[in-house]
Amino acid sequence: MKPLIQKVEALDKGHFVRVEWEDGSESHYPCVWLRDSCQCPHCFLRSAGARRLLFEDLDVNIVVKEVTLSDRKKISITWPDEHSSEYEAEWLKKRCFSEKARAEMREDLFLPEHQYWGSDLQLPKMPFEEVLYNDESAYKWLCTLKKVGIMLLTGAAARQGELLKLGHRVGFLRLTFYGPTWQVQDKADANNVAYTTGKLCFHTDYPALQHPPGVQFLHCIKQTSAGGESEVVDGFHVCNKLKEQNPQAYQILSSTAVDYTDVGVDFCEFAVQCKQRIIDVDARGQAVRINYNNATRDTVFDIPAEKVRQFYAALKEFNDLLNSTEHKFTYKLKPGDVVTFDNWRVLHGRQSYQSGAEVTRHLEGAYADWDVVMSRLRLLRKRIRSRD
Ligand code: OGA
Ligand code: NM2
Ligand code: ZN
Ligand code: ZN
Repeated sequence: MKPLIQKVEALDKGHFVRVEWEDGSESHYPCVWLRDSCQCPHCFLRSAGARRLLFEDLDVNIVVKEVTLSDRKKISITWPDEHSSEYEAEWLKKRCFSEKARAEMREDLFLPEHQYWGSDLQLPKMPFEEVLYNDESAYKWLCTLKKVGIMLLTGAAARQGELLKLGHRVGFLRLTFYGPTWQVQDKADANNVAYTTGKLCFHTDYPALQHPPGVQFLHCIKQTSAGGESEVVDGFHVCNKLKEQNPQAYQILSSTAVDYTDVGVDFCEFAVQCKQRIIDVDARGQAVRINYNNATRDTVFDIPAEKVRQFYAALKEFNDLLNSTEHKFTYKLKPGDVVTFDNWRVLHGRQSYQSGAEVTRHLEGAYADWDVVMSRLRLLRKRIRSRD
């Protein structure tokens, strides 16, 4: 199982170290990286898993003086200043610079694989309690949340406070101006369109924040009999379709900075302003975050007047694609249901419902950050793997 080294040598005038593995494969390590990654107590603080070496003390043109293999299990390097470093075979293997090894490490750390869906979504479900008390279930929940973008947890109590338990399970919730958790119900003088009985067209929450919440939880406490259905759509899947169907519209939405605004009082007073591209893309042009809430899109629009109509045309195309029956999935939350979803990927909406003298529909909502959720996922995976 553990990798063994057959041979080690310096290459390229000491700028590279070549490791030959027992199976005949090889890895090349740049010496500047090896020196920078020295694991000795002088260069690395084990208790923090962090580098102590200062960048100003790193010679970026460093070469090895000598490299030796001990026991096929580790290599030792002596540097020109007589500092010495040791690197274990297993540690080196994981950090191999080959395309394949880096892709594997990337997958392991970030789980970037997406499973796209449309109206055919088989909404993944799991009992709420299982996620709270069973590690395998919690791990499955978070993997599905990352891969599919949505999971329904069933059987929570139909009262406030259940999301705090979910927050504890992942680590902590994301506090915003709407409070640690927030109540979605018809309110007098609503400070947000979500707090009315009106229809909400497809949106992601809180694009008015510089770093919109990555994950959203909506817990149904009370559901109205007529209306109030939920809708979801896979934003990344729709982005791929838009790119295919209308590259120019995609280009406009992924490059135009749109102004968002949110002003009011809730947890405390707020006056939030932000610029966001509706489709955030990575270096390869792949969508990585949707920032779209038509309600909080500002009337201030900081682009040249001549470009405005083209922008609206592009947004109309995107909005139409989101709403196509081929792409959207409709369901209705029942009391005790908690829908959890990727707020950077999945756009959500709801049908309007009748207002009344008393509250006929009540959801409690909360946010978490992807950093916190992915951290929990990695810890659960480690714990589960160490058991078997
Ligand atoms: C929201 C929201 C959905 C619903 O509060 O942002 O999207 O079903 N609510 O009320
Ligand atoms: N709520 C539900 O972007 C938004 O304003 C989404 C946020 C009020 C916390 C709604
Ligand atoms: Zn060192
Ligand atoms: Zn919302």
